[in-house]
Amino acid sequence: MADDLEQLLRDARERIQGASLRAALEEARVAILGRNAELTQRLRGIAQLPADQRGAIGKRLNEVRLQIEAAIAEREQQVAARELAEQLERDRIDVTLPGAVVPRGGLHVLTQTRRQIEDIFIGLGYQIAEGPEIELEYNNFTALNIPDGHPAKGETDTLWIAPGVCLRTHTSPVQARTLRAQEPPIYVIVPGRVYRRDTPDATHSPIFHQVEGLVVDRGITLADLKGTLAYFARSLFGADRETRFRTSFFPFTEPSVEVDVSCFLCAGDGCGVCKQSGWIEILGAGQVDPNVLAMVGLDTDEWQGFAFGMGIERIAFLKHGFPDLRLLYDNDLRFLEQFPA
Ligand code: 2NM
Repeated sequence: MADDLEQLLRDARERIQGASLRAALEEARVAILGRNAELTQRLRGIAQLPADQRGAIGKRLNEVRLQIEAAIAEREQQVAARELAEQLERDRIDVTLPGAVVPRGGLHVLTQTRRQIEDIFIGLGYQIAEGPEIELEYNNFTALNIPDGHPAKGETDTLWIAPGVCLRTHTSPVQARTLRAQEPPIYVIVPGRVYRRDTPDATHSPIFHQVEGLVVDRGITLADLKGTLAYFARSLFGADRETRFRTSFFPFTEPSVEVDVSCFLCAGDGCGVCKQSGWIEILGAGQVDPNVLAMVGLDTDEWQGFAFGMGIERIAFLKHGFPDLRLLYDNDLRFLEQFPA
């Protein structure tokens, strides 16, 4: 009987040691300690033993049960530790492997161009001003000395929203607002989207972008305008560019000029971009008409100004030499990826 039990304990230990997976160990536990296990039967049979054997045999049976439970618990820890180690080995990652390349977005070539223009003027101490794209007729035209009969106001150029309300045809209404809101000296540039009733083609879009500028200060002359815009053209198109001013007309400036930069492709020899002239028109400008300043109550003996305006699409178009404005709005990555930034 006693030897029997010792053999049972040895067998149980051997089986427990032999279980190398958690599932196998659980099977062993059921076989050794479960409801139908020999040890369980024997423990149940204690009550039926003769009274003089009951104490000693019962004590030994319980010791064996406790020893088996301890062996299972110990083996459980070993198996769990080994399974964890194996799993860690399986799941090992090489943190020195190069990662998957995430494609990086970039700024649209129009945004790049706008920022380049802005940065040049910010470097000269100008502030950026912005305003609404839906404007009062008054701000878009009247405050800028554009009379009622002016062709730009007609059905052909302006998109009207309601009587007296239109989509701004230039960013100049922001200059009109700035003149009312701020005391001079004023040094601002105004980037933004503008609208014209145009049929899209390679060089026209009903929505395009401008940067305009306005300076109002004491003792401003056309020489300040020339120096500022010559500096601007060289900053944007290259240090050895020449600039040329041709007389022109705008309702809000007097005198008015159109500014050409010497062709940065052929350096003046003549090519397709400058149409064999050696010069490329980049912007319009002039001294602010005293009428515009007087309308906001400024003393035109004390304050003078200059203003200028350019199309961002046109600048980008010239700088990069692409064939069709509409490429800027198609969001075709084959085009946009050629201007990484
Ligand atoms: C241009 C050309 C010349 C201009 C004038 C003004 C204001 F508000 F001062 F009258 N704003 N913008 C201006 C002058 C714009 O764009 C080709």
